[in-house]
Order: sequence, then structure tokens, then C-alpha cells
Amino acid sequence: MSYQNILLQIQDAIATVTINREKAMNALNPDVLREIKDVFTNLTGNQEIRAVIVTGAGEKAFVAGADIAAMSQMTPQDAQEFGKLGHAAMDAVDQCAKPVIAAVNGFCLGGGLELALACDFIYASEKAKLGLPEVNLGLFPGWGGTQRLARLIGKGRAKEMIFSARILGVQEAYEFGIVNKVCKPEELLSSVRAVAAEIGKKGPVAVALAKRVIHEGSDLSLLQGLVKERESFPKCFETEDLKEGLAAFLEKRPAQFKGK
Ligand code: DAK
Repeated sequence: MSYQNILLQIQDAIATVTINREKAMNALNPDVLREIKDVFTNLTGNQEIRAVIVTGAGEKAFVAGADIAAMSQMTPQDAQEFGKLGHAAMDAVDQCAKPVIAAVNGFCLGGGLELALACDFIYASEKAKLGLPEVNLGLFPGWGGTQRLARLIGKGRAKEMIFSARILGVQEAYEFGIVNKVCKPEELLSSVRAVAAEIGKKGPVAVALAKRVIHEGSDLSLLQGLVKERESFPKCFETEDLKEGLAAFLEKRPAQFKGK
């Protein structure tokens, strides 16, 4: 699939996916969602990639939400399809076997915050503004926002944000635990690349298994989650990477992981 609305750049085993509709604040229409789903499905199986960054084109917006102009033309059936497509795109990000980091460079609203929440964690520019203002338009967050935000920051804060449509400055988003790190605008991408590169040096199979177990466990009781952890852990011992990691430690040299 060739992409019209996203840019895919791969450098030093890190893929950067840029939502590229700057004139519409990178708003998500059905075509963008299809492309996000496709690119993440492909990246998940790409052995060369160690981490993925998601960001928005231009200086103003990460993604300012679902495309409001497109939604204004939709019938209820169209909206149902749009809902399914949005879930499929966010799930492809969420379930990508690679670590996925959102570099939030500006407005991150509605479906844009839902996209960032589907990533593993968020770094944001000092200029970023984050919120779920859908109720201003007479709808509510329908691409995972009600679920992922409440799981991340707790029901009380998520309800306040969603019911009031209040848009947070980046410092408050950091204090709420939505954003892991606040960066100067000009340092955002280099900070995200640095953490992606650091993660990229680790055992890829171990990182992917840790991601999967964290995801599976967050829907379970602690005891059930510990069972998942126990079941997955021996898979590390089936990898060449584990032998390499242990040998490298004992030989006092950096490990060279192959992802198998
Ligand atoms: N959609 C389409 N175009 C948008 C847009 C959006 N979400 N946000 C901005 N734009 C466009 C503007 O219309 C404008 O286009 P032109 O007039 O130049 O053609 C251009 O981007 C620049 O925007 P502004 O002129 O408004 O720029 P400002 O700096 O003055 O304001 C702003 C920036 C981000 C504060 C403002 O644009 C704004 O409030 N945008 C809307 C933010 C918003 O309400 N976002 C939530 C959208 S609703 C579903 C599940 C989920 C969803 C939908 C369905 N189903 C299950 C079916 C999700 C819904 C949402 O995300």
C-alpha cells in the first residue's frame, strides 16, 4: 500500500510514522485510519525495526482529532464503519510487537489523544495541549479513549476530562501521568529518538514479550497476571538473544541482539 496521508521513515532500525495532513491539523479521516492500520500491521512483522515513533506533521498539531468535516457528511452506518476502522487502527498500534512512542508536538485532541494513548508511552512538547473534547460536538471518545484513559489515570480524572472537555496543558498532563516526559519543542524528536535507540539496544524478543504481558495483565487480576508472566517467561530461554545477553555480561562486553 502506498501512503498518501502518512510519511514512513526508517533510520537506524527506528521507524517514524508521521501523520501528514498539516492543513487539517493532521485530523483522522477514513483514509488516514486505513493507512495507520496498514503501516502498523506491516511494522509488527518487520524484523529490522526495533522501535516506532508516531508524530504529527508541522509545528501546531500532533493530531487534532477525528476529521470533523468528514464526520459532518456521515450517515449512522458510515459512522459505524468509521468507528470500526478507528478501533482497528488504534488496535494495530496498541498490539504492534514493537515499542511505540508518541512524540506529541502540539494539539493532541479527541481521536489524536486516543491515538497517543494506543502508543506505549508519550513524550510531549512544552507547547502540547491534550484533551478529549468530543462532548463539545455532541459525541464521546469512541476509539478507546474512555477505556485507555481511565486505565491510565484512573476513572475520576478520566471522567472529569471527558465530561468537561477540558484541554490540559502539558504540565498537568505530565502530573496526571498521561505524558512521561516534557521536552522543549526543538528537543522533542531527539529525546524520543534517544529513548527509542536505548530500547532498540535491548533484547527485542524480551521487550516484545514484556509489552504483551503488561497488556494482557492489565485486564486481569494480579494473580492471573502473574500466571501470564510465569507462562511467557520461559520463552526468553528459547532465544539466541538470551544466550547472547548472558554471555555478553560474563565476557564484559555489550550484547549484540538479533531478535531471535
Ligand atoms: N477535523 C477537521 N479539521 C480540523 C480539525 C479536525 N478535528 N481540527 C482543525 N481542523 C482544521 C480547521 O478546520 C482549519 O481548517 P481551515 O479552516 O484552515 O480549512 C485548520 O485545521 C486549522 O484550524 P484552526 O483554524 O481552527 O486553528 P486554531 O489554531 O485556531 O485552532 C484547534 C486549533 C485545534 C484548537 C481547533 O482547530 C480545534 O478546536 N479543532 C477541533 C478539535 C476537536 O474538537 N477535536 C476532537 C474532534 S472529535 C468515532 C470515534 C471517535 C471519534 C469519532 C467517531 N466513532 C466510534 C464513530 C473521535 C472524535 C473526535 O476526535
